[in-house]
Amino acid sequence: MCTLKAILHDATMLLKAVKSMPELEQTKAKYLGKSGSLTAQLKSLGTMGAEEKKVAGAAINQIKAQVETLISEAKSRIASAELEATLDTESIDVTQPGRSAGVGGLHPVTRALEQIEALFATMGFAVADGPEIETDYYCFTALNTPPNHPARSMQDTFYIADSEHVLRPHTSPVQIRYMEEHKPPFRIICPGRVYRCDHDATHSPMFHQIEGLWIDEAISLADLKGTLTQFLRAFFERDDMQIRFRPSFFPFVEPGVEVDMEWENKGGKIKWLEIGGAGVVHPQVLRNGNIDPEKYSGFAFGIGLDRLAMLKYGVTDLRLFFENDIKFLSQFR
Ligand code: 2U9
Repeated sequence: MCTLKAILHDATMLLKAVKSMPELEQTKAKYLGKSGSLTAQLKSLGTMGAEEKKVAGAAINQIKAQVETLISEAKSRIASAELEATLDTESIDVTQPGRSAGVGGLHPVTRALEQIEALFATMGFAVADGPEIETDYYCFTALNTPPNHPARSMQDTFYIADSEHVLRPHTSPVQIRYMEEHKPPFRIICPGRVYRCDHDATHSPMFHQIEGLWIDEAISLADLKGTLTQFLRAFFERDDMQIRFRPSFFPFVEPGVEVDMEWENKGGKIKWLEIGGAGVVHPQVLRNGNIDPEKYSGFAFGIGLDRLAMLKYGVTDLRLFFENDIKFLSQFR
C-alpha cells in the first residue's frame, strides 16, 4: 500500500509539472505503459489468492483512476497553454483597416472610345451598333465589293465553317443596316470589334475600328475634311493640326481618300501619319441602303480605334492592349 501511495505522490508531482504533450506522454508511460509501475502492480495480482487479489485489485484501480484523472487534467492544461501561445503569435488586429482591392479603371481603348463618342456627339453624330458575326452580303456585296475582291479571301477574313457567316472585318455592315432602317438625314459613328487574319506588333486578329457616315443632301469631301479635322484636333488636343487627303480607291466610296494627319515624332520632326480611309459614299452603296443617290449624298470614314489610342497614349505595341497585364493597364486608372 505504501508503494501505491508513493506512486500516487510521484505521479501527482510529475503530472502537475509537465509542460508539453510529449513530456506528458512520457510521464503517462512511466505509470500506465507496458513497463509502467501501475502496470506492474496489476500484473502482480496474478500471484495472489482470491481474497488478497480482491483487496489489492481495488486499491490499485483506485490509484490508477486518480493517476488517469491527473493525466487528463494535465492534457487539458497543456492544450489550453498551446492554444494561448498560438493565438498570441497568430493574433490578427481586427481593428486594422482592410486591404483594399485597389481601384480599377477603364481600358485605354475604352477611354479613347468614350472621348471620341463625346466629341462626335457635339457634332450631332449618334452611335450605332450591329452584329460582329455578319453575313457575306452586309460585309462585302452591299458595299459594292466585287466577287473576286481580295478582302473576301480567307487570308483576310475569318469565315464561319459551313455557313455564309463571317467575323466582320470592318464595322461598315452596321452602316448598311442603319441605312436600311432609317431615312436621311442622319449622322452616325459605328465603333466596335472587327476581325482580320493578321497579327504582329501593329496588327491583331481582333482590333477596334470606328467608322462614320453622314448622309444628307449635298454632302461633299469638304464636309468630310471639316468633320475629321475638328474631331482629330479635339481628340489629340492640337488646335493647329493639319489633315491631308491622298487619292485612293475603295469599292464603297468614290472619290476615295487616305487620311493623313500631321504628327510630331520623338525627335520633334513633323511628319504625315496615315490614320484611316474615307470618301464620298458610292451611289450603288446608297441604292443598296434604299437611299436615292439622285437626292442624297454622304461621306464615310474608317479609322483604327486602337491606333488612335496608341498614338494618344504613346503605346508602341498593339498587343499590350490585349494581354491583360495589370502593370500596363493600371497606368490608365
Ligand atoms: C458605308 C459606306 C462607306 C468606310 C471607309 C475606309 C475608307 C478605310 C480602314 C481604315 C483603317 C479600316 O480600321 S481600318 O483598318 N477603312 O480605309 N473605310 S472608306 O466607308 C464606308 C463604310 C460604310 C455604308
